[in-house]
Amino acid sequence: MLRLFHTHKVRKTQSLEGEWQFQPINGDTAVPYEGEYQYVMPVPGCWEMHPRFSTYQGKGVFRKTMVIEKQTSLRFNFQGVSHTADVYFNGEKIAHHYNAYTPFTAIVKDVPQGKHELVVEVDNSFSEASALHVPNDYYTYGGIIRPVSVEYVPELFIERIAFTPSRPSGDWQADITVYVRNIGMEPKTVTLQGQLANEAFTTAGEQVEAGQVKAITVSRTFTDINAWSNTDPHLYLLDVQLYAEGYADPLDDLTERVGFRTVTTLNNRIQVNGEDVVLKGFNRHEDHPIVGASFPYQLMVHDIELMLEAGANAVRTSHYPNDERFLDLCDERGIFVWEENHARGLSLEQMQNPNFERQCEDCNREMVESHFNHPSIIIWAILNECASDTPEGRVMYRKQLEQIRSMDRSRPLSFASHHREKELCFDLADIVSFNLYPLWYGDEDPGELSDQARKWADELGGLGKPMIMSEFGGDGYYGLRDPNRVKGTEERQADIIERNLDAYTKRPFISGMFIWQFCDCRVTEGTGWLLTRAGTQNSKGIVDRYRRPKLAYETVKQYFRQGEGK
Ligand code: ADA
Repeated sequence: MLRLFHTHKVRKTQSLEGEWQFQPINGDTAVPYEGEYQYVMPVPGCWEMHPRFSTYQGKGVFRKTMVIEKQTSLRFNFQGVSHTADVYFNGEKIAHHYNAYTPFTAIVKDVPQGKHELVVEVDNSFSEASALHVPNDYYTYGGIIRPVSVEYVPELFIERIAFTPSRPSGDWQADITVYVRNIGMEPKTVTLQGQLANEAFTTAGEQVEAGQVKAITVSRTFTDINAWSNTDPHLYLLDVQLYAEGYADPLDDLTERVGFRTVTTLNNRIQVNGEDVVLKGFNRHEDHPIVGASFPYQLMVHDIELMLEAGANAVRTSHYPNDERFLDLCDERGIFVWEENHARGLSLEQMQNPNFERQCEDCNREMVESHFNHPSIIIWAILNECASDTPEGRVMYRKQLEQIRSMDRSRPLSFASHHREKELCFDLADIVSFNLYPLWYGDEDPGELSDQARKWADELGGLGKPMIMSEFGGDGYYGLRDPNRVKGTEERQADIIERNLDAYTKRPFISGMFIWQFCDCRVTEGTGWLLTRAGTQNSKGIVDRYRRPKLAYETVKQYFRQGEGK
């Protein structure tokens, strides 16, 4: 299950989830691997959940055989392989992909009827080749960690749809761009038939050249629309069918799920549908001791319920794009999402890795293209706590923000900074965001520090822009209680959270607050203060790794639910 709704009525799709054969291999093994497979692994899954591989870092191969009933072209859809994948079909390489947290596809043309073999070589090791997955304050698991499917595609098919709502006057409008790919040998004329809300549309014939993708845009006005908002998250199915010359029936189709809403930033505030909103939520790592980074639907729902119960209305996908089913849930439940690209705390030297720019560019493109239609996503962000305090870093921040803006002008952009008065990039973003940790890494008063942060923002290019406290919190080891409320106890963590929330909820210039963090998470073991955390985990969760609430959970509830009369 890749999404929480059916995406095709015409195109045949088949899940490749389930048992795959598995074999760890070393760097010298010839590829594609043709040796013996000793293990079986669940897909999706992280190999760390297998008792023999709980700390394994390196390479492993996964194999699955599949039977194709009649000749067709195939499109494999991988939602996430951690962190590098080389995909082989019957021994031939069909894809190479880097980054655990973004999806990719691979096409094989004219596959004959019969039995075929899919092999995925996976690598989760750290090296110069990997600029974004580095030893860090979270864990890079190994495996095919998100769902996989195969689609039977005709010679022309719909690759994706981008839906952009707007409301220039009374009625809602939308631009719907449908990307049609021609994998055949001839140019073909196509028409599209679509249905959304109470509107049907048909496009004029458009020629799609062989081997090309054509973007076909339809702009429409819609009446009687129920807008999407966090309190009434109204969703619509957008069905598009593709007709091509020479075929009587629709050749292909795609259903997307969309919501009508606008996001703007004006006068220091963020507006959804023209109304000011204050984001109250959590930073969340996709991490759980039973499943690693490979979340089943039930555990996603559990996290969502815990966040909603605490009174949150927002989540930040720190520090990478999330599994799309989680975003589907946020659309359904009305949770605002700050989605960010994949990078945490990279120094200028790490940003100067020769692969950094390309790997970020791919990540940005894959994130925006694949998650474009989620109404819940109201902010795109980049490069958490990287070198935005240096002129060289600034060039890269600018480039990446421009890249995202060129793909999507409908959402504001931000990045979370810990550089305080040394920050050089506030002018490049639409929202200024601070990771400050008063009362944990320093003893400053959260109120005074946030007043100071507003001044830094105003002086350093953020004048008139909304401001978010994107991270604050402190360690609280689950079950550690002490009447002296010393650092690391649940009591002290609750005190820190209370003083931060008390300050931020009283300040009208703060448009958002994201607690670090929702749940404790596994971290890389290594040396230096960051990688020697007790228990190999970041313990700043408001719930522990198993989602048992700490004392601070009740504190959060009091502040996030203020005014609800509960
Ligand atoms: C940073 C960082 C988080 C986490 C946090 C902490 O601000 O963005 O990923 O490492 O600090 O716990 O110290």
